[in-house]
Amino acid sequence: MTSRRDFFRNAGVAGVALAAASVGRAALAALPEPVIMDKAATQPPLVPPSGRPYNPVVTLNGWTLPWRMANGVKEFHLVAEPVVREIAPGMKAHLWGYNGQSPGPTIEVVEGDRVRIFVTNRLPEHTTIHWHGQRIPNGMDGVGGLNQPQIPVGKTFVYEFVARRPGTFMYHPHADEMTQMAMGMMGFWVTHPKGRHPLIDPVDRDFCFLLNAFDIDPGSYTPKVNTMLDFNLWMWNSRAFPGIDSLNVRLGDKVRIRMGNLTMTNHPIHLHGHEFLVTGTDGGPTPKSTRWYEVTTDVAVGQMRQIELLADEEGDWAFHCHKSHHTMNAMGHDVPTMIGVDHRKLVTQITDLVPDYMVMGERGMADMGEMEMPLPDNTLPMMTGTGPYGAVEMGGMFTVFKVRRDQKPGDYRDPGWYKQPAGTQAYEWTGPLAQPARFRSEGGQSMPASRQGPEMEMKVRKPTGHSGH
Ligand SMILES: [Cu+2]
Repeated sequence: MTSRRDFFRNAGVAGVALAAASVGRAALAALPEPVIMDKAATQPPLVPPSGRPYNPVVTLNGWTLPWRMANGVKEFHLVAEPVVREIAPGMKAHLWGYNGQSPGPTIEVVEGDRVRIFVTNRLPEHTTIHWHGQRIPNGMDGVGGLNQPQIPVGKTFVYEFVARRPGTFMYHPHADEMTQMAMGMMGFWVTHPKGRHPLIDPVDRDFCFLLNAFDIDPGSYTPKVNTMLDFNLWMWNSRAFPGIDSLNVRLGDKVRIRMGNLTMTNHPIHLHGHEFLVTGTDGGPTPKSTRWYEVTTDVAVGQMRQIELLADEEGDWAFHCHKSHHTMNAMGHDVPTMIGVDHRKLVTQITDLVPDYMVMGERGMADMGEMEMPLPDNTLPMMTGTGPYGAVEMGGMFTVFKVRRDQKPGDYRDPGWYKQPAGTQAYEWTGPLAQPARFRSEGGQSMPASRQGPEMEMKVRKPTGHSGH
């Protein structure tokens, strides 16, 4: 039997290392020692050891930064530094982040807390931190050149303010922003309400993650930092499917999921099997009269959204961005649409000259999910992941929301695949097939063209099974 506290003690702290050895002890004598995370796995919630109590969040493939209490002030230490982040098994990226990972650790405080954050710059260039969305003194807002001088290489600056309003926030540099955010510098911030809040309901599980994107050429390790819109890796917390951990909950749990978007485009985030309410935005909790049920919510650039739902349907439910190219990993090249093109004869001729020649996508692109194609080192397949019934054919911003009857309260571990009760799964029809009834339109277009184009002859190839290659 492992309690949540024991689980944290055993699993959580194991991944945390004090990085005192790499920093001059004397120089940091007055600072909290920076805590460094060496794992990309989701860490158990950090139950607050001091200060006002709250129900902690779980950061997908992330962790919460421990703090030190100093005369009633919560003191944190962030270290901006180059990091190596595992994007998914089989691919690592050379990023910039905080305290060993990208994104940096989640910071959790309580409304009314006085917070002091030491920021040490171990990057090769200057930086700052902007506390996105918060009410703070102007000099703490972190826009380099506007609110403060940049933090030079090797120096430590101190930010101090009161977390005035509860909600979901982010942090990121406001210094050489395009480069530093393209390299992965960002983090999540949650300010819990002090006591009972009329618009913030208690929940059983509270998850958070950032939407982020990189442009990393297949076979390489470092993001291209001058990319404006054409990113090729779509991430949740610098992880791509199948590297994104599942969200594991107990049947009947009230669940909150917080998301912040630090990519350069919007993401319609879609949950299967349940309806949810948007209970919070950038500005804090939404008035109850403005909430309606949906299954997809768009998170625009620079926005935060929190959704809430009752997990009352058992199963493994897909949870993903609904832009279908955001649930794919990098393509090494442009691929023309080949659906319906019969190039069997052509292939026979070409393979006489090029033995390994292969045609992609004649029957759609699903074959890519199972294809064993040679990839450059350190490259994720475009569509991948294996579920209990075969290839999932996904990448990027995709994971699974797992609802289980026997998941223990406070246990966030992966319960494995859902076993569907007999008779509740789609199945193959083996009876006779009737001729389809074709609908014949009486009317046609409301404004038909006066001239008709020439009749074209099209041949439709219908798939007849997996043979024929
Ligand atoms: Cu998206």
